[in-house]
Amino acid sequence: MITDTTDRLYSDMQSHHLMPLWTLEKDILPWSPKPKALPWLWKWSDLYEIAERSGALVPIERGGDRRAIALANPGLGGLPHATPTLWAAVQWLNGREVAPAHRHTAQAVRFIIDGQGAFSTVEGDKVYLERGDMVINPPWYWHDHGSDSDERAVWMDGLDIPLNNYLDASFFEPYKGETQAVSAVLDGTALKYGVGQMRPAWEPRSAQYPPIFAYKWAETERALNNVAKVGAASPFDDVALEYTNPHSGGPVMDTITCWIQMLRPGVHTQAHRQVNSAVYYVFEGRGLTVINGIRFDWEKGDMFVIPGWAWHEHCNASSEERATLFSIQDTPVMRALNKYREEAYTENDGHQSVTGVFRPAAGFDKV
Ligand code: 1HN
Repeated sequence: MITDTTDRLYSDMQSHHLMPLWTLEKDILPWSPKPKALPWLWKWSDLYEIAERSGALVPIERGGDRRAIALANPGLGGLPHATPTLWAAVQWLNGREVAPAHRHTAQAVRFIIDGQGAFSTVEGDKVYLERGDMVINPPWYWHDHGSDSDERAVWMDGLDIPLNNYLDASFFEPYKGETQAVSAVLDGTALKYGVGQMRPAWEPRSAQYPPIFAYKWAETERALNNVAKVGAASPFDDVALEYTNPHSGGPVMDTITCWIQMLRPGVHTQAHRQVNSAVYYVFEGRGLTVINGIRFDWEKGDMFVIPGWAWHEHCNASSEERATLFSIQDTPVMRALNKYREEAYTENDGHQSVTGVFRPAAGFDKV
């Protein structure tokens, strides 16, 4: 008579492609999130130099269509992913160049870093890109970029590519020509919908995606200054504003929300953590963010990742100048799926003790 053994049971499970929960429990149902993404920072001097060299060496060709250089989080196994859900990149466009039209189901936003005379055309609406503008790209909308000047343009791309591919939901289609015909008045959607509290009365609401493609820096800055004038601020993020769809009040994309936040001079926020992950771009100023006890010093142009469920607090290092941070976050996904949670750090007046300092490109030093 053959008596069964657990060894034989497990080897039979393996050969039948079955796995028992009781040996996996800790990995399958951790008691709190265990993100693989690492907190990380990329220096602007490195990003710029590498993007500039790419501009000199690598043409934009059909297929790739974009000269975008992705932030590859070292915790995510060599993938071009900044976080498990977010793609973030620096995109470089030479003067007089065209990045051809295409559309995809990946949802996208751009935040303009520098340049003059470059434009994006989204569904026939052409908008010139100025520093600090935020441009959105809802799924399956045609879009191309180009430059009408000799000057290069550089911006940050944020897309939901990792999530889109995880869900096996990616579709992509090249346009039949290089650029779309421009069908609207220049900056048409910004002019028509840019004063968010007023809506053309003869049109229906555009609830799922914002009717406006470009959020101009002048308006963003006005909102920051106005809120700061009131003295209203979050203890965790200081004067933090979410870009919204003016017709719904919701985030600009179903999968990505965008924030602009002003850390007023001398501000040091309290720490908290949230289930969502985020990628930050330092628009102005210098300061530091402590993430899970590691100090990340940043200055204008740097980009950094705050993984999900990581304690973080921000500090403006200047007592005179504001620091301004742009970020993309996957919060809408967490909320839509009822997975959002946040927690305040209550010890030590809300401040973490610093146990390490991040060294760009190298990793962490203990202190
Ligand atoms: C894309 O279409 C853009 O339109 C940027 O600027 C980055 C990364 C992967 C796939 C498509 C853009 C992208 C992208």
